[in-house]
Amino acid sequence: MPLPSALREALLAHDQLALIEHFGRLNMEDGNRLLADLASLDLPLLARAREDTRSGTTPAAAQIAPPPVIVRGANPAADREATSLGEQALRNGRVAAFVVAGGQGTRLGHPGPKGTYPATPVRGKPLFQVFSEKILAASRRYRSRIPFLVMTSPENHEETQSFFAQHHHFGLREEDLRFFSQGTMPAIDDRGQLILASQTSLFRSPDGHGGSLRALQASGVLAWLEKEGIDLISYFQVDNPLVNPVDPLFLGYHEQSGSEFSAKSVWKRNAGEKVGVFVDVQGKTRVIEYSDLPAELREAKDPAGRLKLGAGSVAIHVIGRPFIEALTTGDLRLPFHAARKDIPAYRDGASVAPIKGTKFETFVFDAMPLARRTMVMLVPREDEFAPIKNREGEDSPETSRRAQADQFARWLEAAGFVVPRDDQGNAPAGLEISPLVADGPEALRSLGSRIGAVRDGLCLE
Ligand code: UD2
Repeated sequence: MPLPSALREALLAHDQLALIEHFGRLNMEDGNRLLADLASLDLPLLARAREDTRSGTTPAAAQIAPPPVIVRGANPAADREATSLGEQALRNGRVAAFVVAGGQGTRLGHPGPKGTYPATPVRGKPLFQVFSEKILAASRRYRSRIPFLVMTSPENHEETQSFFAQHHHFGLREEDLRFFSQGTMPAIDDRGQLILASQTSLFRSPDGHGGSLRALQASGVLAWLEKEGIDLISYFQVDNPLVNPVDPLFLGYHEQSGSEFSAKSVWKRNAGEKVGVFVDVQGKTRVIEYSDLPAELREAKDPAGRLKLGAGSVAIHVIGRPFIEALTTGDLRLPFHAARKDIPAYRDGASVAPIKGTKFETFVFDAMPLARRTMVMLVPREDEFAPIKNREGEDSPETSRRAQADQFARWLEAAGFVVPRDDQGNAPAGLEISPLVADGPEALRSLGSRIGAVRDGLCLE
C-alpha cells in the first residue's frame, strides 16, 4: 500500500528507509494498522535522543568535585527542627508518595510487575503492600491524606492495577491511589533503522524513570495534585522495602533549604557498587551514573583513605510540584541516555533472533542540575536502603530480608526488648513488624507484654 506522502517525506528526512520498504510490502489492512501505530511516532524526538547520546553528558574529570551534603544525625537540634517542619507539611496534607514501578521482576525470575515481588522476612509481603502500609500508617499518624501515586509502564499497567484491586488496595482509599503509565520510546538497530515488533507495530520500550515527570503531567495527575493543595512529591523506586515513603526529616530539610529537587544518599560500600554518585560540577549538584564515571574518579581516595566521590544515589527524592510543572511545560528537558540491548525483532514477515539495538531512556536525577536549588542528605544505609535487584549475592531477596530483620531487631532493642543474637552477633533472620503496628522503637515500647519474648519467626501484625 502506498505511504501517505507527509509520512514518507518525514521518514525519508530521518533516513528510515527500512520502514518505508517494509510498508511497501504490506496489504491495505496491515498498512492501515501500521499507520495507526505510527501515529504516535515522534521522529524529531528520536533524532534528539540520538543526538544526545552521540554528544554525551558526562562532565570533564577536572570539573568534578564532591558536593555539599547534610549528614543525618550530625546536628541533632537541626534534625529536630527539620523533622517538625516536615511533620507540619504532612499534617497539612501537602505531601504525596510516588513510586516508579515501570519495571518487571524479570531479573529476579519473577513473573509480573516488580512491585508484586514477595519481600518481607516472615510474611513475604509484596513490595507494593509494604509501601502502602507505610503510607497508611503515616496518614494515621499525621491524621491527613497522603495520596499514593504509582507509575506503571504499558507492559504492567493493567496487572498492577488489578493486583491492588485484588488486595483491596492494601487498606488505602481507592480515591487516594493514582495509577498512570509512563511513555515509551522506539529503538533503533545498529544501522539507525527503527525496529519492528510485529508486521504492524514498532518495538517500543519504557522511556526511563525520567519519563515519570512527563507522565505525571501528561496523565493529569500533576494538575490534580495542584487542585488538592499538594506541592511535595516524595519519590522512590519499587525495589527497596526499607524506604520511608514519606520521611518528615527529609521533607523538612527540603523545605528549609528552599530546594526544588532533593535526594537521599548512602555512602558507597565500595568503589564498584552499582549506584550513581552525587558530584558538584561548577556549583551545581548532579548525579553521574556508575557506568559513566571514569575509573580513576570511581577509585579516587582522599588522604584519610575514604572514597572521594562516595555519596551514592539511592533514588529517593523530594521533588517540588511547581518545579515539575516548569520542567514539563517549559523548554527545559532531560537528556537521553542510550542502552545497548538485545531486542526481540521482527523482519520479513517473521520473528527473528534478538538483535543488538539501542534503547533510549531519560533519568530522573538529570533534573537536578536544572533546579535552582537542590539538597542532598546522607543517611545510614541500614535504615533506608536494601534493594532487591539480583537473584542472589548483593542486593538480593536474601540480603534485603536480612536488612529488614536487622532493622526490626535494632528497634526492639532500642525499645528495651532482649533480642537473642548468635555468636557472630546476628539477630534471628525471621523477624517482622507490620508498618501498621510500629514504625520505630517508640511505638514498640507501648506494646510491652503483647510482644513477650523475641524469637525467630516473630511477626507483629
Ligand atoms: C538505579 C540507578 C542507580 C542507583 C540505583 C539505586 C539509574 C540509571 N540508576 O539503578 O544510580 O540509584 O537505582 O537502587 O537510575 N523504572 C521505571 N521505568 C523505566 C525504568 C526504570 O519505572 O523506564 C523504575 C524501575 O521500576 C525501578 C527504578 O526505576 O523502580 C530503577 O530502575 P533500574 O532497576 O533500571 O535501576 P538500577 O537498579 O540499575
